[in-house]
Amino acid sequence: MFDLTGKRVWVAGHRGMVGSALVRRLDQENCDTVTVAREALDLRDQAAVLDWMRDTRIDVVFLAAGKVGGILANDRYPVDFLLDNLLIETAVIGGAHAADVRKLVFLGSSCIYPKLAPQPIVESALLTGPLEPTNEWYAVAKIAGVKLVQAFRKQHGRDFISVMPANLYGPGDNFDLASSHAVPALIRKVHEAKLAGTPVVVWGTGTPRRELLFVDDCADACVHLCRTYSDAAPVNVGTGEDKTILELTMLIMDVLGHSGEILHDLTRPDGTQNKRMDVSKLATLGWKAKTGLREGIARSYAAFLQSDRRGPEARDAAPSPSRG
Ligand code: GFB
Repeated sequence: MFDLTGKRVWVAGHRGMVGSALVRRLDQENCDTVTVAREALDLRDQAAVLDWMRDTRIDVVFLAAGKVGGILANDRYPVDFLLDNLLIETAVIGGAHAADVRKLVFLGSSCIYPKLAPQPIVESALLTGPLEPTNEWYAVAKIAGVKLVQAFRKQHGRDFISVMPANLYGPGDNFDLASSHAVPALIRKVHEAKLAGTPVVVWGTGTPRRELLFVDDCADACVHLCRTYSDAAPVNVGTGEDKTILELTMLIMDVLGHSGEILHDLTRPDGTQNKRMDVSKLATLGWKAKTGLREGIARSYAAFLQSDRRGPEARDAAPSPSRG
């Protein structure tokens, strides 16, 4: 059992969706949660990160910072997804060792498993096959992060761990259609289609399946694993259930009260067909997701309505939908 009481806990990436959920979750703990503004500390700057960690006397790190985005952004900005993530991991994980941090939790992702990993995906499937091309840059960087965690455990006996979240969604999500993931994009598209009385345009065939985890559940699991887990192998964090993108679209339409037409933009990629994870290890460790998909979507929609990111933004390209 790792005790968080009285510890100085740094959430790296606190302005992001996962980081802000971690800050909310850590408010319930008797610890001192620390954040630092992006303008004050560039997490890609190894020397600056180490100085800051030493000066701030950090005990625990949740590494939720990183360049993230949906299927299109991943494909379009390979340098950002590879280089920024590698630099951040090197600075923060390396810095955590040099600053003698007691515990570090690194967030990987289900998308770093091989494209054709047998379902449900077990943790040992990592590095057993080729990656999904639309996100290989991000995946290579995140795999390096998992290996860095393992290397510091092996060579220096550090209590660093990795968790592998499923596709995350929730308050604080990115609703920009050119860079977002499927859930926020579809919430926005359905909302706008309902207002305009136009069809909902779904990218790709709608057949890929995704396992979706509400971000506050992910934060809760990270805190649980920080306390209870210490091993080199990563731990899958998800619900163990998945849905097709078309089923997800229909559920979002139902939650938002819209029953219009659905079109498919087949010029857009499907990406990985299946990536449902085996969450039995997490269950054995005593944790289970609490927020159902319908409830999670309703809470995300409420957050979307309150956000300032819902005005029409420049679309990246004109879709050429086909009927579906
Ligand atoms: O969530 P998403 O962008 O990323 O897309 P991935 C999931 C699926 O939803 C794909 C479809 O099959 C998309 O074609 N989709 C349908 C849409 N309509 C839309 C839409 O309007 N926007 C988006 N974005 N998708 C990401 C990785 O893969 O998973 C990242 O690229 C990251 O690196 C993340 O790891 C968890 O699930 O395919």
